[in-house]
Amino acid sequence: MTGAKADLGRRRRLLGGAVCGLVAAFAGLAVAELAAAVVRPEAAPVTAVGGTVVDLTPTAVKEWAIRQFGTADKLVLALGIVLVLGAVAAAAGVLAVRRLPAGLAVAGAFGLVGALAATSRPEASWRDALPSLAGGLAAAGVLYLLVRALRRPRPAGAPPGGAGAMDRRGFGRLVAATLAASAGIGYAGRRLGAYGSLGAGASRAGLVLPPPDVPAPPVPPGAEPAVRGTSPFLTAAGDFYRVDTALVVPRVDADTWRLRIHGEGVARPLELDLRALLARPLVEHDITLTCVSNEVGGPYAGNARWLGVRLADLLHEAGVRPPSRGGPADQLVARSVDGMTIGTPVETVMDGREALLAVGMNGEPLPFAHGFPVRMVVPGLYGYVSACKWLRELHLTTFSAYDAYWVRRGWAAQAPVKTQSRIDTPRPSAEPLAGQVAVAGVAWAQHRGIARVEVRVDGGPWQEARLADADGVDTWRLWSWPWEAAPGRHTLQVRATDGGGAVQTEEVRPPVPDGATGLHTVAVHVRPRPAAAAAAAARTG
Ligand SMILES: Nc1nc2c(c(=O)[nH]1)N[C@H]1C(S)=C(S)[C@@H](COP(=O)(O)O)O[C@H]1N2
Ligand SMILES: [Mo]
Repeated sequence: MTGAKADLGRRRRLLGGAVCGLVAAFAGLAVAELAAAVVRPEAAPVTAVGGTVVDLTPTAVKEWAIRQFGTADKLVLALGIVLVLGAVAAAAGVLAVRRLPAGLAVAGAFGLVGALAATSRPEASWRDALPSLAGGLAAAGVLYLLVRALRRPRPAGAPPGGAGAMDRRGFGRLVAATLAASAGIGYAGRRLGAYGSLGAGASRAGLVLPPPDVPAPPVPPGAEPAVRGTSPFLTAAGDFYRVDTALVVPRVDADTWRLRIHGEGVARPLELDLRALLARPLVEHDITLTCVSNEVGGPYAGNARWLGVRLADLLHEAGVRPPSRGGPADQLVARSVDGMTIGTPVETVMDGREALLAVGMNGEPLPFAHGFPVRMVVPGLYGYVSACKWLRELHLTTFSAYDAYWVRRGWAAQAPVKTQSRIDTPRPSAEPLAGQVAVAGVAWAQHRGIARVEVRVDGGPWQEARLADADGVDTWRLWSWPWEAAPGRHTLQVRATDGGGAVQTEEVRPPVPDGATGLHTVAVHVRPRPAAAAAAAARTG
């Protein structure tokens, strides 16, 4: 045997084996996708493994991922899983060419990993194992067929080269056919998955929200931005930030949705469907929602007009008393259909503020991504301790007895929103022309309100910004400041004072464990005006 021939054999083994492995994995994922469409979308292997990775990831790494990738973090995670899967699949294929049983065992093991992940997800049943098991079996079957085809010896007496080429062509055809069939199966799975949630889609499309019994007053015109390029007062649902652990957005059917209220000190446990909830008095209220993982100056804040039932009314109806009136439970644990748990102080939701079980956002039923059909919203608390989406259970307990999801991962059990302010314009590294430059942004201190915003340039004296009209204490307040900008590099900073007179702290702290602090700082490069530059040049020249 010549060296060249041996190389060809080796190359064929490596390349052909890798192709076998990759195609088998693709086929396995496609079959699993179709099975998951029947069982439950969350049980698809990449989703289940991804969810497990999200839950096991240390807080520091998660923070890093959110900083690096923002809301694309989920896409990056799915890509990462597919890359790892692809690498292992290619290796398993190469192994299978040598020792077929070993390669098949890897395919089976992958099915098992997926099945384990899927059955250990919140709300999972044994049926959630089926998509991964079916996928593992399909991958093993395809691997077997492809490796056998790859190994098939040349017909005896065939001229070298010619027959080899025929062989390759046959293998190539088999690969192409398998890929096409898998793509078809995967596509059918996706379509069927969408069909499976048609009921949820129809229930949302058919939901007519009753008018509020207590409407919110119209937003004062003076609350809107005075400067272009700044956030509008109300954030459209499509522009509203989204932060959650769900790799597929739960699509809950409003017609079968139920809420259970039970636990310590609940004299009369309640179970409600949506009709019963909507039959209660509905309140409309503007509330700014903010995320604890928002960096100073970051985008995870949004302001909406929410429609919902007062949580305190429901709790009273269930016979719950706040701790200050002798109630035994100090924590309200909200549980979602996807197993998220969010703990909120009972005292806070019963202290008279508009803590809502929201069904509407800006005049529409909640979008699926924002918690359809019902979510919590509590003015003054970060989302992770108050704003449970896809709500299905309210459990009264104590903070000493139970740690909710994020608390187990190092975040504080109680987290009132910290006073924050943000410069929306000019943008970092902007190059405005010298002269009057509009500086503008938002400031928030939910449930305390914003009393004052100040801006300073290059660490100089604080200067009072103009506040837009306040809509209430539970929403952010827009502000603007006309700056006489001189050419050169400058640093802008902003700080807010809340309704109680407390000035936003300059102390720099990270988001963990209970919210970032520090001043939003924006560096810009002010360019001289062309005329002024020419005049200056003429003077010096
Ligand atoms: N079920 C569920 N609810 C959740 C979360 C989640 O991961 N799952 N994330 C919370 C967090 S951290 C925030 S900041 C808000 C964000 O709400 P939004 O995505 O509608 O903006 O939802 C909260 N409710
Ligand atoms: Mo959050």
